[in-house]
Amino acid sequence: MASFYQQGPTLPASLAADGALDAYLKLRLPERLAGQWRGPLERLWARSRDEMAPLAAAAEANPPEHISYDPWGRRIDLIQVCPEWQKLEGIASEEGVIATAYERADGAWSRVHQFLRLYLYHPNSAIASCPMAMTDGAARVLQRHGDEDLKRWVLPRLLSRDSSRFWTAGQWMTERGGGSDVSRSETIAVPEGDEGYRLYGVKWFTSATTAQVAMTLARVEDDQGRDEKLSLFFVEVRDQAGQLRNIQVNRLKDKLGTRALPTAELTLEGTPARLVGERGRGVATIADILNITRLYNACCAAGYMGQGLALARDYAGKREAFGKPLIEHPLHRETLADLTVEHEVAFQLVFECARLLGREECGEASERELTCLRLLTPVTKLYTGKQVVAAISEVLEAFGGAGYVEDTRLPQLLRNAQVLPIWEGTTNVLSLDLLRAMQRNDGWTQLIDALDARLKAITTTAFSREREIIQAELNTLAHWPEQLQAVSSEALQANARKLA
Ligand code: MFK
Ligand code: FAD
Repeated sequence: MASFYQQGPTLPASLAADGALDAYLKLRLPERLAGQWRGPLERLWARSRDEMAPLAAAAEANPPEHISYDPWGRRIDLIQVCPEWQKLEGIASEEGVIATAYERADGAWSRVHQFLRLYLYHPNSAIASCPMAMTDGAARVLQRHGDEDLKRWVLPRLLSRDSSRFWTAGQWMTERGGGSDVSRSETIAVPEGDEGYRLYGVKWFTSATTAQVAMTLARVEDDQGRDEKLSLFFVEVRDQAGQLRNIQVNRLKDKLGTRALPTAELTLEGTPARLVGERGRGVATIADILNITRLYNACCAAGYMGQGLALARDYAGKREAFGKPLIEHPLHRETLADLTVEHEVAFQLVFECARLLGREECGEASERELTCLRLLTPVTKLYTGKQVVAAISEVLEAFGGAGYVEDTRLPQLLRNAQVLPIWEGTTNVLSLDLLRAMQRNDGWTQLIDALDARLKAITTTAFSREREIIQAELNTLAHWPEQLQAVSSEALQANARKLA
């Protein structure tokens, strides 16, 4: 009679098992901060593993439901999410997954601290990290462009550490006509009274539709006609009684992954809204949100890679084949080493961006750092978005057939990872964003200067391979400015991914 049963993987007891994170705390952070943060981060690691992981499993198993009508035929458009999902949102608030960045207890480094908390929160959040990204983006845009009333009334809710007061924000950009090209949006904003507007249109993808507020784009249409350019609007989604404010939920999307996250199609039927920022500058204003949410995306990609790697490593010590544990097979070790490198790269990119973002927000960044942040943000999002899908696919393979079986919960990781290269700007769209930003910010010269400086800083032979790589990059890059002049814009666009 068969008696063998395989032991499943478990997550490590301490964050010290995450090589990239541990090394970052030891080597990259000022010693004082590493000392202060390690204990609280260790507690969040434990909370994520022991408390959040079972909540996330329950939330993934009980996806949201759209209840269109009450028993008596009234349209109610209730989006019912399970209590575990609500609890996961509450934990984000209690753990300061957003607030840490705005409280600025450690000045510019507070952004890094906040991203470290997000990195630990995300993998066991059933993608409740998505509303956190949009909430952080909304907080930033309101802080920069909101009127005093919105700052007083809404901002403290978005930054609250009290889960009973905490609000989340949605980001409704995508319409049927275009998600990448938002200029194809059809929603209009009709002025009402002195300051208000009413919105009419269809929003095609709205995630975390349970959010209390949302930021959205529309064209103002008044007596003079319809604006050519989009403007940004703030919407309070429900009234005091909890009813949607002239919003119809058409349906919830049936998605490959992110199943715990409600993503709806909405019709706005005269929804009250307030203009945020300058009229006709909606895309430029919402870019403040995009640049935050894109870094959240990258951080969550790094978080998934870290968790996938930890599970695969643990399993490699428990699973035997051909007479010894997988970890003792040189080729399997090599596979895990490749994953470790990819994870490390993602981690370093994300946390360099977080460091620069913190400096920008505190007004401490140099011109060069600002350019670097502008260029690295799309690159980091697109690179980690692609790599996480490949990495998690490799993780599943490291479990053999078990990686393909639902109740190991591994397939869900791959399904969820697949959204990361798509939303918040696809790989192509971000490559083009980078190209435009390079052209605008004299990025070529800055990049060449930065690589040149690094080359000069390499003084030991231990880094001779890095020297070779940088030299090769410099040789290639040296031709790009000429190409900018000589090559057609079509050819430049066609090569934008390679550049990125
Ligand atoms: C768990 C993970 C966490 C993440 C959760 C996320 C939840 C998912 C939610 C979503 O998916 S929300 C929808 C996300 N949608 C996108 O990301 C849209 C992708 N498309 C683009 O990014 C296009 O490039 C863009 C819409 C911006 C192009 O629109 P336009 O109208 O052709 O804009 P244009 O002319 O390129 O730029 C207009 C202005 O914005 C310019 O400024 P000026 O008017 O001053 O010249 C640009 O410089 C500025 N701009 C555009 N992108 C910018 C930017 N500024 C700074 N940073 C940027 N990234
Ligand atoms: P398209 O823009 O039609 O793109 C199709 C393809 O064309 C892509 O591969 C793209 O890279 C390529 N392409 C487009 N333009 C170019 C170009 N100029 N050059 C080269 N290639 C190009 N949106 C929101 O606003 N709010 C949300 O909350 C939200 N939640 C989402 C949740 C999920 C689960 C998903 C999957 C999407 C969500 N989105 C949301 C929408 C998402 O942001 C868009 O799907 C995405 O931006 C792409 O837009 P699109 O679907 O219209 O694709």
